[in-house]
Amino acid sequence: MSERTLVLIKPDGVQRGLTGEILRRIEAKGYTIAELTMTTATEQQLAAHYAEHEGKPFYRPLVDFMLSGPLVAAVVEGNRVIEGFRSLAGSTEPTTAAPGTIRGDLGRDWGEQVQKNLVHGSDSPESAAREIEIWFG
Ligand code: DAT
Ligand code: MG
Repeated sequence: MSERTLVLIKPDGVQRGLTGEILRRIEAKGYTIAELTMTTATEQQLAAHYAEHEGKPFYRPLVDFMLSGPLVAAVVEGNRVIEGFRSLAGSTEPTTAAPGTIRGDLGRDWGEQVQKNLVHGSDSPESAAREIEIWFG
């Protein structure tokens, strides 16, 4: 049974020229890129995408960061890809994300109110279905 997840290469990843490197890691792992687009997020998309974080201190900085430039959205497919992409991405804070992961190898803390950590990956099948709808309709 194949599974689908929503991956975002956040504006920091695009701005730093890491789109190819991040997609390379996804493909090298053996997952399939089923959909791929570059877009600039809207407030409405981000309010839906990050609804679980509304009211947290980093919410507005997070939304402003996600609005700061183009991002790449992808639907990635494969058996256990939700768990597998989160493993490739590494933990939320780039400072402590394990070396070998996208965030651990390519990210750092820039001393800002939001952690700029290069990628988003859905955290459950329910989130994946909801988020794919937000970004791909
Ligand atoms: P993840 O992206 O690892 O699923 P999350 O869903 O908890 O993490 O948070 C969404 C994004 O918000 C995360 O990628 C970076 C930012 N963020 C989370 N916690 C933060 C914090 N304590 N301080 C600053 N930014 C944070
Ligand atoms: Mg999350």
